[in-house]
Amino acid sequence: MKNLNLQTKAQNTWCPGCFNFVILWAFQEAIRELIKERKLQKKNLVVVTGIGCHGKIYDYLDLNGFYTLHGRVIPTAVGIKLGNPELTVVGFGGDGDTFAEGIAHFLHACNTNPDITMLVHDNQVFALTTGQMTPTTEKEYKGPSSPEGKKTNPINPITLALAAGASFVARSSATHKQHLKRILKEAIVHKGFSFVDILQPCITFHNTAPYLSKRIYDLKKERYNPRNFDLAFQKALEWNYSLDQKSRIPIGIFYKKRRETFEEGFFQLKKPWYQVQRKVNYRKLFHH
Ligand SMILES: Cc1ncc(C[n+]2csc(CCOP(=O)(O)OP(=O)(O)O)c2C)c(N)n1
Repeated sequence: MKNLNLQTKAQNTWCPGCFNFVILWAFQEAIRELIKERKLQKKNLVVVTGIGCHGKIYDYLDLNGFYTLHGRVIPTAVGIKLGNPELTVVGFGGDGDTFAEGIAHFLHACNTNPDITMLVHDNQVFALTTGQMTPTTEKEYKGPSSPEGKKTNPINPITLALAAGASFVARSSATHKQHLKRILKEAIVHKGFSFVDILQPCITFHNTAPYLSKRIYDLKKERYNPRNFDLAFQKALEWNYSLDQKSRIPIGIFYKKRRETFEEGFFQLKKPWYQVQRKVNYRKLFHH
């Protein structure tokens, strides 16, 4: 199974040394292991990607997939899941994609809990368009759209997801590949909306690798309990996405809870709606 081939022949156009290669590796390994453990079937797996450097992962994965519009990963993924709830649907978005243009979808998914996984390549910039600030970029950042420095504080996607009711909230980092693989596996098997914010230094426009590697620590090593919501919120506030010198950055699962999914809430029908044969009565429809 080790050699289950998930590669494609597409030419890879990420920058040499890009941390997206680590995300690609971790995802492929996670999928291979889940298939081996019989928790997943390749034919039932669908990936959805946004537009940006992250979106290219679609080209490098030999899986069913959908390259969607910028900011629209979540509604596309939810649509696929509703069309056939037997599928495992994994979305890949950028921080620009998910927290700028796609923020409304993100908050509603946290709230309504569709059984999909959302992986955000959070490099804290719009990378493909050459390094403009995004909602998670630190204050004072100078880039093409903020030559005088960004004026506002970054948003914290972890506290945001918790406040909006997400049932699985995690952070990992492309600088910690084994950790990332483990978290991806847990996110994919969780039933409900699973959100993983993956710190992904953009080595060309926003190289946070030296900053992150000195400050990251694994929640698991602290015997942290991800079932305590108050504690999760406290931990999430430990790092606010600024690049200040004093911070420690927790990675791992902040919060996890099993609750009814969006699809399970469709209770009106006796059998799954996608198996219901709808016969339209045209006579009744047009003659009354
Ligand atoms: C609707 C729409 N708005 C804006 C764009 C322009 N655009 C293409 S890629 C991109 C940046 C993507 O940044 P991010 O989502 O953070 O992904 P990254 O490139 O960093 O992986 C933008 C703004 C677009 N293609 N479509």
